[in-house]
Amino acid sequence: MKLYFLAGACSLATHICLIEAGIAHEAIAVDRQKRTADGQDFLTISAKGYVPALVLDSGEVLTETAALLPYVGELNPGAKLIPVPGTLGHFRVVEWTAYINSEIHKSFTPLFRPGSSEEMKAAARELVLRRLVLVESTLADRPYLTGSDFTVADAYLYVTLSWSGRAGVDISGLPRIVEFLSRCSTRPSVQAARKDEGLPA
Ligand SMILES: N[C@@H](CCC(=O)N[C@@H](CS)C(=O)NCC(=O)O)C(=O)O
Repeated sequence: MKLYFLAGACSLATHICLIEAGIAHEAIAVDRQKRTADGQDFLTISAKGYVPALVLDSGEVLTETAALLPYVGELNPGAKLIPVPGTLGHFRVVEWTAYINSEIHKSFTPLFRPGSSEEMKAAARELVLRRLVLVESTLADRPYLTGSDFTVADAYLYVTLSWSGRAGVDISGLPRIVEFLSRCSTRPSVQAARKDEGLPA
């Protein structure tokens, strides 16, 4: 399958999970002008125009991080990226993925938008930190969001936290989150995906 990505963007979560799950894939960069590294107009692949987009071996195109992450996780149950469908454990991972998608990822958006005023950015930083309080308390008794297994939700949380420095969100007052970030950074899948995307280690 083919993953279309923007270096370091939310698509990095799907990229990490493809590697964790051992799924054969080709990762293809998309630039800000919506040209792909292999010379296509990205809008002809996904009319939504944003990453991630996953082109399956059947040619079907799947988009939306909240769909791609469980999809990739379920491709290889042995990788334990998401518990078996139909179980409460499965929906816990879906619950966290939805929270990160709508409450954390999207709270960062004004921090990367060129037209955002300083007031909008300050409000966004405050909101991100408020949303992270729940994450900090959850990590009090476990290394990852739902326990001892690194799941697709952890990959997504890692990616959003990796934006904090560039976005000016000071996470130093959240020690378990700081530890989580460095724990994830040492995972071979995270290091490999970052390298593939041309990001610093
Ligand atoms: N609803 C989508 C949003 C994806 C999204 O925000 N993608 C951003 C990167 S994190 C993007 O492609 N931005 C470039 C653009 O919109 O032109 C999802 O959750 O996957």
